[in-house]
Amino acid sequence: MGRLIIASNRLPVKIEKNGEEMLITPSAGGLATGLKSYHKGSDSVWIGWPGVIPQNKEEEKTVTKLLKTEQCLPVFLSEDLISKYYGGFSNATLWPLFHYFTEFTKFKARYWEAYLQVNEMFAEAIIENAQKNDKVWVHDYQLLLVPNILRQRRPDLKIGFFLHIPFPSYEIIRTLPKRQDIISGLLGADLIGFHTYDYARHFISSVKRLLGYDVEFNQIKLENRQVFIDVFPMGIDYKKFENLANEVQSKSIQERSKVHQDIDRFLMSIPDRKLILSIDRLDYTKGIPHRLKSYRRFLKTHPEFLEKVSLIMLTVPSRTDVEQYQNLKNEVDILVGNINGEFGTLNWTPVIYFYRSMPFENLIELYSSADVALLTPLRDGMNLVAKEYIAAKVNQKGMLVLSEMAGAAKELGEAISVNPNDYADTAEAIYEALTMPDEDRIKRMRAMQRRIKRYDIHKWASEFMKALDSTIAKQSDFQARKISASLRKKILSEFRGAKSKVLFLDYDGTIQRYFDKPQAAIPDNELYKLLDQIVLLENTSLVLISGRDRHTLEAWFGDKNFDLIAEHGAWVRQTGEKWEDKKTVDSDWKEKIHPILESFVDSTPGSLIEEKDYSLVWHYRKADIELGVLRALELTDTLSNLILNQEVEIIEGKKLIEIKASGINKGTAAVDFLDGKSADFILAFGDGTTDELMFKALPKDSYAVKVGSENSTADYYVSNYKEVRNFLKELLK
Ligand code: GDG
Repeated sequence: MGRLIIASNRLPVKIEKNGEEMLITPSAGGLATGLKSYHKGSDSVWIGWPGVIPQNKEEEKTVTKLLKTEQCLPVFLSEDLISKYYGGFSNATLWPLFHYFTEFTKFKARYWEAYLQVNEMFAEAIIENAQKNDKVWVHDYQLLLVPNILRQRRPDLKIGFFLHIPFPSYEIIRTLPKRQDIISGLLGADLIGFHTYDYARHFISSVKRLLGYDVEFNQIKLENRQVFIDVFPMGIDYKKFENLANEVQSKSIQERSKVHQDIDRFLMSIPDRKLILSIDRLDYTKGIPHRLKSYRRFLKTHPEFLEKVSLIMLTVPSRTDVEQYQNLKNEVDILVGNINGEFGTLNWTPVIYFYRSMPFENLIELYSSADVALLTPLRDGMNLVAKEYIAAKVNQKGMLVLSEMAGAAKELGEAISVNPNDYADTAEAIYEALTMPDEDRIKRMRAMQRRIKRYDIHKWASEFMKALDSTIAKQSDFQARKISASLRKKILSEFRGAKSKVLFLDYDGTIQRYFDKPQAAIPDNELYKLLDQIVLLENTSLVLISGRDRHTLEAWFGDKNFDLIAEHGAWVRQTGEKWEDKKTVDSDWKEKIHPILESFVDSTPGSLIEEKDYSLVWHYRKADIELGVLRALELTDTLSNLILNQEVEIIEGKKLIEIKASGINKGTAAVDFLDGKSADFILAFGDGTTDELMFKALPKDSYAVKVGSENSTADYYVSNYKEVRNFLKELLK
């Protein structure tokens, strides 16, 4: 099965320097606890920055040795790299941009260079430690390029990636100068996970628009493999929070911590006193000023709560060397001062503000005592604090007011949801949370507890790993194999030795590239020359088998000495003879379908209709990619009902929908052609879904070759039309 290598910017432990001594302490984050079960007790490794800059080789050795006891491996970064890769590209470019703070986003070439360099260093460290077929799980926005670096150098590895922050819409990501590199970097993975469907959707849309790949459901189809996209909403170590909350609540007053005693005293000093809690890193994405303004509004509009409620706001210092964070700190300090100055009394502080972190136990005490958790991020990948509050609220007498911009809002539908930009609405939500009848809040809390208990952090990690395993299984299911040098030799030698040979060639995408307009795909001189030469080979029949109409094939190849099959087999022209109509059904249905296609052309700029004798085609290659896909679905839906009683079928091709008389296809056409001939060598090239019917219908010992994708019933594939042409040239030698 292979081992697991985890890579993230920070490790689950950190090293601190205390004078001459190096200390190792565990990191408390959800990621560390969640992955522990995979990490510990196996021979897996976790690779990351240890949080310290060793001054010499000796110190590096000490750090490495300490980390080894925790199955961790360090990537050492210089101060300069940390400032440009971490402070720069990660936190001054990607973090603000991915959270929609375009005005804070800095693009600097030197940040990007450092980011590239550090991603290379991480990939290198992974490669050095990876055995054949190991699994690698890369985490978060600091390492977006690692998957593709690994893919290039170690294609044997199974690569998973999880993004912990939002993936923004295409309109945002397109402003990033290195957008293509970022997306390609991620596409090195086999599986990419996001917290919510929206982020996954945004990612897929950017892939389509920036790199033009086709997407089917949650699979991105690259030239030679697929990347799977899925949603894994990260959970918390539920039991740990629940158990600890039960523990702290069952302690006697004397046994309780100083913080807990202070909370008790606060709550008991006035009957029916209430506590609102918020916890977050001091980050502009967390909407802290918005929260304070809404709280001020609440105190103004509900004066009956003056002296009865306080907001405990725990803000943990974060990225303190970045200008925006310093400005935010000043803004929050002023707002807290203003509110306390305006409303406070000798006995009451409306906002109890901490600018520091607290020990885990105190966190639990705050969670389990608070009547309301007020979390108002402007954007947040998930927001684990919301889930932790729910888990720790063991008596269920609490309510969560949660921003709809947090990923967690998707799972916590029973919380009171707010738009943090709407202060009046948030103020009312605070009021509603404080005054909600117990019966109601208990019911809602229980529902949320059940849900996040089920999908906890262990489940999250195991679901991701399970999906990675099945992704890999699906990848290897593809039947088509790349034509290797030795296979090519074998095919060529069989070709030379055969007595009667047939070559089936599809046209568009197989021996000619795609053009925006189908009429533009005129054969070039190189192609004409190549086909003319093939025809001269002894005992060789060349058949051009296309979905194109016969007039086009006639115009392009009318004077040629090879066979033509048009409209998927509805028309056949043998060398030197006239076109033969193979289908005699009427085409009345076209009159009904044509106006529908016209309305789709009108509502989908860039799309167009192609009319053939036995089919109508709606092409959307030139339309907006996503609109095209959407309209194609609508069109298929509309047509399915209409054609029920007609001898007509709908075929989805590459960026086209074709409606054609049923019963004719490239499979039956190829079989008809071979009928009565004693071909002992058959080679077929095709790139589309309609060619699959031909691949399936050909005799078993034929060589069927798919162009452009491994995903095929054909046994073999080549990457593009140029490779087909090169292959054909070799037949001539
Ligand atoms: C990123 C994404 C996504 C906070 N203060 C203290 C403390 N904490 C702990 C909390 C919680 C964690 O820090 C914060 O996690 P969040 O999820 O709320 O937010 P980010 O740090 O921004 O995390 C976020 C997450 O990644 C996971 O994918 O949910 O959207 O931005 O666990 O308990 N812990 C202690 N003392 C504190 O003072 N001990």
